[in-house]
Amino acid sequence: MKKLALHWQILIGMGAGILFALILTNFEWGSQFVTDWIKPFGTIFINALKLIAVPLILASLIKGVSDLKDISSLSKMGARTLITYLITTVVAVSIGLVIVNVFKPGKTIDEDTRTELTENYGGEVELTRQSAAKQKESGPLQALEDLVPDNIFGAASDNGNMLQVIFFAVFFGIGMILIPEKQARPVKNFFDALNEVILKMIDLIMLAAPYGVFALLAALIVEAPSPDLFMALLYYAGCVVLGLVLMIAFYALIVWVFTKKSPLFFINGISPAQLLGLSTSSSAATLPVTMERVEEHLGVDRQVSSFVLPIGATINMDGTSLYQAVAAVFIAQAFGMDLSLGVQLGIIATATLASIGSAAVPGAGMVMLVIVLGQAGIPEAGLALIFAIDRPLDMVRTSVNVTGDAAVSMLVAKSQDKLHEPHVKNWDDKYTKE
Ligand code: DAS
Repeated sequence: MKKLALHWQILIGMGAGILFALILTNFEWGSQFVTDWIKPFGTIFINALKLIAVPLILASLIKGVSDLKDISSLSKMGARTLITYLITTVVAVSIGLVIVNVFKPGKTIDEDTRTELTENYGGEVELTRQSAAKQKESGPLQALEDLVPDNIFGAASDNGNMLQVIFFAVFFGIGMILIPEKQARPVKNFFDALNEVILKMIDLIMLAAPYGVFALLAALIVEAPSPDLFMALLYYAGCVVLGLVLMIAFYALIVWVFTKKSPLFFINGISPAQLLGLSTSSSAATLPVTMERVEEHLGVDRQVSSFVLPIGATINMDGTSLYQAVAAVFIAQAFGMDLSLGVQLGIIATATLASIGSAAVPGAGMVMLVIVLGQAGIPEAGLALIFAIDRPLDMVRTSVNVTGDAAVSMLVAKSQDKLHEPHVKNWDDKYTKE
């Protein structure tokens, strides 16, 4: 298996996992067997990736920032990164709104389908509403307040607080820039070495990728809700996926226009990270591989990737924002509501903010959707209509989130003249070299 390029390894693992689960669900003990004996290996795989995400961010970001000559190049890179992220998110929400208004998937939901979905998922709606309420309690400057951790070890331990780890790493890197180079050298050497060690750990974890995604997809098939509910929502899911595919095309286009790198080069470089985002539904778990692919295969200098990607994994979720726009209008349509243009423009703002606030973990986009619904006056009970199909959509939107971060890192690198020829010259994957 090692001889195969990484994206083939992951694709084979995914396919085998789906097939294995479909066969086993024909036996009454099958589902329990997958849950008890297969699913844990998927959890272990995701945990191993998340385990190194925080040390990787610390090591690569501190090294990246401390390698900068001065603070002004940091602020320039920061400004370019945040502005580009904002633009891609607004584009994503706009694409979502156009699609859901043109195709009107909510009009296909009749009364008894709505009743059945509400009965099936009333409980999940309550849970989602509660977790969203926890996020909403905060004041207007809460997000700013949350940026500064009071304890770096506390921040590092809580996955949702990657922004706090990023804040600490940037702050620490700035401190290193401001002391004499000779004094900073030992610290810089330490983080350089730590970086290399962690990248090697990623390679080792990725040796298990086919088996990890096998377990993840097998568990997903076994836990999927009844197929007939899927059928009712297929039109809605089709609208979301159409929008997400258009976003991938949009990224390939802006990479081609602004960096002159072909779409094939871009997709071939980032596809293993896309497939991992698909399998794990977690940008945080995928981040280590996204960083390695962007550096090794897309030629982005580590100074840029170590800054742009951790921030992107946390606040740039274009797939999520597109999904939130489509889901909100779909629910309104299903409840017979006609949203005015003003309300829909408001959705652009709230879906952009909601996606920034979404954590890089499975299901986060659905939780923040409650905020979008609340702002637009759409009944939160409508969440019940989309639970059945949320997990597969979470997979696709996470894959788009990852792709967007990689595309922006190439644009920022190009603008800083830090987009090189990739280390890995040919189409072969680095993993087949060892
Ligand atoms: N699963 C989230 C992520 O990791 C996206 C979402 O929930 O919408 O990017």
